[in-house]
Amino acid sequence: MKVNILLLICVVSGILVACEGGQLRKCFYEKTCPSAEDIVRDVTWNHVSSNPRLPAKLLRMHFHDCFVRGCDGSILLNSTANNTAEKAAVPNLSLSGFDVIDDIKEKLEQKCPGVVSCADILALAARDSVSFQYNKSMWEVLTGRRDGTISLVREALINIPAPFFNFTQLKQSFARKNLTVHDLVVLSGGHTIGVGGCPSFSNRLYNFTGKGDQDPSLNATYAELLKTKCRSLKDNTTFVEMDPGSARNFDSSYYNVVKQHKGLFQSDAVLLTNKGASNIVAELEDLNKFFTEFAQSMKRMGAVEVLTGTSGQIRKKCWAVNSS
Ligand code: HEM
Ligand SMILES: *[C@@H]1O[C@H](CO)[C@@H](O)[C@H](O)[C@H]1NC(C)=O
Ligand SMILES: *[C@@H]1O[C@H](CO)[C@@H](O)[C@H](O)[C@H]1NC(C)=O
Ligand SMILES: *[C@@H]1O[C@H](CO)[C@@H](O)[C@H](O)[C@H]1NC(C)=O
Ligand SMILES: *[C@@H]1O[C@H](CO)[C@@H](O)[C@H](O)[C@H]1NC(C)=O
Ligand SMILES: *[C@@H]1O[C@H](CO)[C@@H](O)[C@H](O)[C@H]1NC(C)=O
Ligand SMILES: *[C@@H]1O[C@H](CO)[C@@H](O)[C@H](O)[C@H]1NC(C)=O
Ligand SMILES: *[C@@H]1O[C@H](CO)[C@@H](O)[C@H](O)[C@H]1NC(C)=O
Ligand SMILES: *[C@@H]1O[C@H](CO)[C@@H](O)[C@H](O)[C@H]1NC(C)=O
Ligand SMILES: CC(=O)N[C@H]1CO[C@H](CO)[C@@H](O)[C@@H]1O
Repeated sequence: MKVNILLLICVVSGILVACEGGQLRKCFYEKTCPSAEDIVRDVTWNHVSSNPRLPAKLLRMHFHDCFVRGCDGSILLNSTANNTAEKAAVPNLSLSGFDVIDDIKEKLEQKCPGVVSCADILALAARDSVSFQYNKSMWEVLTGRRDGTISLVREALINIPAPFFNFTQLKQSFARKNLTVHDLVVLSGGHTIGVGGCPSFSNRLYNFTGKGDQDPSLNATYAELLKTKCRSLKDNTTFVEMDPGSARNFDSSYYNVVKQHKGLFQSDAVLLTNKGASNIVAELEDLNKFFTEFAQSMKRMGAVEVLTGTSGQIRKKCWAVNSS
């Protein structure tokens, strides 16, 4: 019954919004695997219910996937004897996240073998994991992505923006993906959930310009608190919530954090250094505004350089390309 209702929604909305978002579309699997989106959601929600950190892991994984060779599931590929994969660039992107994708893929292969791409699974699972707390879909995910066959650690290092980037560098990094400053500010809101390790920001506490100094743009009161967590530049084991007190809550409080000069990374703080961007920060403190804008920017990010039609392949296992 659930599936039938979904199908009806797909047919009706499919007629209303034909071919939106380039070649990706709504309900790509409605004929080939009608329960695909239900399966992704059910398996994801099962995992999130016992692992509240998962939404942050999967959301970040999807972002990294899209920024390296487009959203083609290349982040999911394992290194081989001959090749060091993207994964290796972010060793702590989270094992639990990869396991969940593998679990979803296994269940989809049982139901409709060779149909649903790993790239789509990641895009859907990122959405569903974040949506769990609200018991509804927080943004629309168009589908029809196909899987890439190449994953290079070098490309990950070049394409993924660093937490030490200034505003100009962030803007350029997003522009290379055809994403705007507006997308940059909106998608940075992903930092409303999850944690960051000390090495990603402790230079701001102890050696900002190489003179043993502190980042003047960081709230001094907050810096003292952070120093009690990251005891020195050597601490590479401690993790800190990016949205303190609300790090498992997908809400707009990140923007309030940034406004109070408590953004954890330099890349968060510099959103205040540009007039246009800081205006957007102020606007997005409004929860409904944030939800609406986040949904739109995720749609744009989820369409970056996607493989569609007959490009790429549908992997049998998400961690390896198909052996021919
Ligand atoms: C604007 C450029 C961005 C930079 C420089 C950046 C940087 C980072 C860094 C350094 C971390 C912590 C990694 C660690 O220390 O372990 C992190 C975590 C995270 N990022 Fe970003 N990020 C950016 C954009 C995004 C976007 C667009 C999203 C998703 C929409 C996102 C979602 C996340 C999430 C959810 C986490 C927490 C992961 C966890 O808890 O394991 N980030 N980011
Ligand atoms: C693939 O890599 C993940 C970690 O990224 C690891 O847990 C898994 O065991 C690997 N799978 C295989 C089949 O080697
Ligand atoms: C690795 O490279 C060697 C030599 O270039 C080649 O014979 C082998 O097939 C490659 N293995 C894989 C898994 O690509
Ligand atoms: C979640 O939503 C579904 C249908 O939208 C509803 O049947 C269910 O009771 C809700 N669950 C909770 C825990 O609110
Ligand atoms: C941003 O960083 C780049 C590279 O380090 C540097 O060339 C540029 O001057 C910086 N821009 C600003 C506004 O600080
Ligand atoms: C950005 O847009 C241009 C023009 O439409 C297109 O040629 C290019 O491939 C796009 N780049 C990305 C990364 O999507
Ligand atoms: C701070 O940075 C400077 C310049 O990069 C470096 O020479 C110095 O060793 C650093 N201090 C510490 C405590 O790491
Ligand atoms: C932390 O640093 C130590 C010493 O520099 C190193 O041996 C260790 O592998 C690092 N641990 C992590 C999790 O990066
Ligand atoms: C710094 O943090 C304190 C305490 O958390 C807060 O009251 C204050 O408004 C913040 N300062 C700035 C400049 O935002
Ligand atoms: C190797 C490594 O850095 N592992 C860390 C990954 O992140 C978790 C918390 O999210 C830490 O507990 C691990 O130590």
